[in-house]
Amino acid sequence: MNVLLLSMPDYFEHMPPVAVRMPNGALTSLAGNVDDHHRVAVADLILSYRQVRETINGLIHDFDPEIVGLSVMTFQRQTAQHIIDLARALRPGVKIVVGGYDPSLAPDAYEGMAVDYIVRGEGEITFRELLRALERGGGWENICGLSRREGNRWLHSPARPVHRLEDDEIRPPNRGARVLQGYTLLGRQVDVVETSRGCTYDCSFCSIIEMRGRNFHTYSFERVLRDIRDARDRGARTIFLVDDNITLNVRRFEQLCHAIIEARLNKLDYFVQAMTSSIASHGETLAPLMRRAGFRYVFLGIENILEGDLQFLRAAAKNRARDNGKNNGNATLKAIEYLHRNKMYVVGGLIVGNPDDTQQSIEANLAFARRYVDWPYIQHPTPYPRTPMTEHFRERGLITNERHEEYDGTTAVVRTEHLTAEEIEYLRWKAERWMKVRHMPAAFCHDPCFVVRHAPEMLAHTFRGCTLRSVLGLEDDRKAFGRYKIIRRRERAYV
Ligand code: B12
Ligand code: SF4
Repeated sequence: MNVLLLSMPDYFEHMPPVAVRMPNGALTSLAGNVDDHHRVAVADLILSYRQVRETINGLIHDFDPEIVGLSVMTFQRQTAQHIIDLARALRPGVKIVVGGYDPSLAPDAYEGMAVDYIVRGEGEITFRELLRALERGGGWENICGLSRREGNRWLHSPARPVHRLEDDEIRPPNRGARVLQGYTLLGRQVDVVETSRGCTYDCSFCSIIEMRGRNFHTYSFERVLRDIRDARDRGARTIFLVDDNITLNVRRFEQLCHAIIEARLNKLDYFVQAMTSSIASHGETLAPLMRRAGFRYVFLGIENILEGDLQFLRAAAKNRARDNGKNNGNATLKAIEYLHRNKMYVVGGLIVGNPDDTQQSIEANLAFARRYVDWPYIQHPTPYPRTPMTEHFRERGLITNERHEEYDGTTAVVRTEHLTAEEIEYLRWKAERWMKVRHMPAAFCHDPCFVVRHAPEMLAHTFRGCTLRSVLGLEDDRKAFGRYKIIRRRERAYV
């Protein structure tokens, strides 16, 4: 069968496509796990976000798919709907399958769309079995993790238990299935690699627990190194390790760094997401080792610098420094210091606009980011389907915006007890632009040609809505913010 797999073109504020166009790891993993006789094409639509309609027209015409699969996050739901309608109009008989975080956690939202199947949770085996059932013309009822349309109703099979990655049930990704080019992270070709799945924490804003429960499974190092080599041989110079929480098992992470060094794969740049507590507690040995292994950017889940907010986010435990098992205060500063001492850059993940936040508490976080982080990744709490946080905001009547296409993390869609959503977003927007400019020299030293060529476009993106007058302080910033909001709204019309 011909299978076309698509990831959505929608991007958010901190990942402007001029600088960041990342592949979707789910689709190549699905492509690697279908039976060999299928012909699979993977198209990451971020690579053609300005010509989505033309690209889909071309792909459907040239590839003639019998199955179209879409990977969707919540803020991409509306775009997914448009792409589903387009695919259906171009090939009325095509079977359409959706999967990923949004269809898994809000399947009802897709039941009204022109969709035939919803794959809930991990997709590799479910999708393989679905294709087999389609070829056989039956047997759907035994496929766990599948919802399917039958006449006017939807039937949902039981959830699929999470995969143990240790037993090699999941085969390696198939990057050869990609049909579009142009992946980049600041000018270097980027690829994504998984070494583990899952997390045993339960932060209230994170979708992972509802998606797969609290567990942690790991691929063998042999497989991980093979996967990194495959990405490198296809041209990648930066590897994003997309693990949910690679620092959950610090000993394993250290061994992985050693394995990367021994395999001489440490000439690549690595980007990883980490917990502050693990870096703070083990930084003395872990941070120099990470540097030797090639780690360059570390996304730190700081979440918030104030204890009350950390409690609300259920993120206090993962931000606690521990020495010999003893609680030793907040881990954030210590973690940042270890990373900086070892010449790594900190991407600071902060969440501002929590229910009891005031202007002062938000500004305290912004001031912290200004002082300590290299690239701000500041977001607003966003009520994604079925997270504990969503329930909390709903109970307190603080959700002000139900337009899911705006649930991109940097659009404030909830208010606090003291501030409007608009005010919260304005405070972040105003501060963050200048923090981003400060990272330009470091990016220039690493990739001068890219920065010289693209600096005007990157600055234009960061400062969209601003004029010379507003930058010089001759015009109220709120006017520029108003223009930015209009531009951002327009950007969301991808199809
Ligand atoms: C790595 C990652 C990123 C990376 C890379 C994204 C990329 N291009 O791959 C970066 C940092 C860029 C990123 C950014 C964002 N992310 Co992100 N990200 C993740 C993370 C950590 C892992 C995702 C991953 O690659 N997993 C590995 C793959 C193999 O697993 P998977 O995606 O789950 O896919 C499996 C199934 O879902 C299913 N499946 C998926 N698609 C499909 C399609 C079909 C047809 C089928 C059958 C099955 C299927 O099968 C797959 C294999 O088992 C998750 C989870 C987490 N713990 O935080 C968040 C997560 C996906 N991100 C999220 C969000 C919100 C974002 C942002 C909007 C804001 C933010 N928080 O940073 C931006 C938007 C990005 C953009 N497009 O501009 C949310 C999504 C919530 C939701 N309900 O939509 C998550 C769940 C985090 C959270 N807050 O809870 N992200
Ligand atoms: S530590 Fe990270 S992956 Fe784990 S629940 Fe919290 S935010 Fe999610």
